[in-house]
Amino acid sequence: MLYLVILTCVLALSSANPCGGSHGELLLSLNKNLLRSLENQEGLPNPSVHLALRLSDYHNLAKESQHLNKLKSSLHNDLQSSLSNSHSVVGLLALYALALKSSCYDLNTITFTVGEKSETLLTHLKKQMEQEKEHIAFSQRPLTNYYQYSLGVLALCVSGIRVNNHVTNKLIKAVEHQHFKHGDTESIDTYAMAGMALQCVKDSGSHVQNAAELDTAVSNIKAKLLAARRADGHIGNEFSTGLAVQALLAMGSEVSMCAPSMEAMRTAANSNTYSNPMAVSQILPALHLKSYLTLRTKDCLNEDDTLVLDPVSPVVVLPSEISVPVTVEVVMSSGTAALYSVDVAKGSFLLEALTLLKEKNVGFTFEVESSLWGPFLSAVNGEQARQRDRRYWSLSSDGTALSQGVGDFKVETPQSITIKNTSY
Ligand code: B12
Repeated sequence: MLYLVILTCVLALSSANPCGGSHGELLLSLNKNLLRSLENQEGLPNPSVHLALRLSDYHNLAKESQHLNKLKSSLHNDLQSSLSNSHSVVGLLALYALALKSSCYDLNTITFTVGEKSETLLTHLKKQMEQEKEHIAFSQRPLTNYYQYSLGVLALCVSGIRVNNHVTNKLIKAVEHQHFKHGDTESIDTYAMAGMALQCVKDSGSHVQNAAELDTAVSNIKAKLLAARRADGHIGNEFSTGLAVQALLAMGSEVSMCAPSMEAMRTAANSNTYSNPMAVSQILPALHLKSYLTLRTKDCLNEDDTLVLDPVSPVVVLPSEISVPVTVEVVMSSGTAALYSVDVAKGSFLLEALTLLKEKNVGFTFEVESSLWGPFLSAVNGEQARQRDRRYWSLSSDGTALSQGVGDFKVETPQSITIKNTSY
């Protein structure tokens, strides 16, 4: 009897709020962190952060509008120069379009001029997608990657542009042949982005030629995401779960199906896993039960305007007095390896450890490039790992790939880090 009463209560609670009760405080604090990140933004304004702020239920409309202006100036200029130099920037163009759409900004008024010809953002995006498609036809992979290719399809589709059947077909084929890789493992982030893109095309009803193949691809992605759910609820890893939940919601999954993954994200958020604004920008829409697909119908009417930032007193973090040994093995493209070691204060970022090592003048050097996720390791000991050669410096610790980059990975225990020039 008691068992029945408890069961009824649990069921009643879970059906009232299938994703696990009221977590307003956590949502609000993540939302504020993201808003605050606008103030500390180095480099280009981040369209993914804008998107997440706009998909939230709480807003600071003045700060959001300021950020929109920054996107329209700094990010726009950066894209203009990339397009003038014929660089492939399909992912960033798509994120820019999605960010503008999230603010209900008229996309037809945004233009870029290349070789004296002025064309709209969406026309440029369409053209870049054509180039990506040609590259896939020629060499079985996009110029950039399938994550950005999916972002391109998604941005065109939510903006009401009919996506060329051949472009969609290439994505369908890539799902079929399981071409979505991130290093040695499957890229759950890419499956999620492709899922949202293909669901959008499916809903638009424009892909009539191969409708059955499209349906199969969407179902396969859904199955892939559910199969990638770990015992702790994360899908893929902590950083792909947000996009995976967004995709599952977009593909019509019951909200209750996402409950373990929602709980996993909340647990991770409570233990400060999501310190990088880019990470927060991908989980926050999911925690609000939204996906990038909801942009299709966003009208920006009657929005809340209550999000305010409390003043923060600067916190001085003293370096720990405990020092931790770090060994760094560098494996060059030729296979030759070199070993270095350095002691760092416990809790240092890997970037700080590498900087100390460089300053020791023992032959170790490195360079980073900035990206939306922070510093991307681009050169080590004078050797570049160029994306155009399909190479990168992979990071692992005791044989396991790191799930964070040099700017976020904290050294808490003795580490043997391997930095290897790897092809992908
Ligand atoms: C494609 C991809 C890659 C490709 C990028 C090259 C290419 N042209 O395909 C490769 C395989 C090189 C790669 C490498 C790594 N990646 Co990666 N990558 C992605 C993915 C799937 C898409 C990125 C993208 O194109 N975004 C769209 C464009 C518009 O944004 P962008 O910022 O301009 O994109 C560039 C940067 O993101 C950069 N990049 C890619 N990965 C990473 C990781 C870090 C830490 C940084 C700073 C930059 C960076 O390359 C992109 C293309 O130029 C994301 C998934 C996601 N959820 O975002 C993961 C993702 C960003 N990567 C991740 C990780 C962990 C890595 C590695 C650290 C893995 C490792 N152990 O070696 C390395 C980076 C090491 C280094 N040298 O600093 C994590 C980051 C999580 C975090 N908290 O930081 C993500 C979120 C995947 C995940 N769920 O774990 N990655």
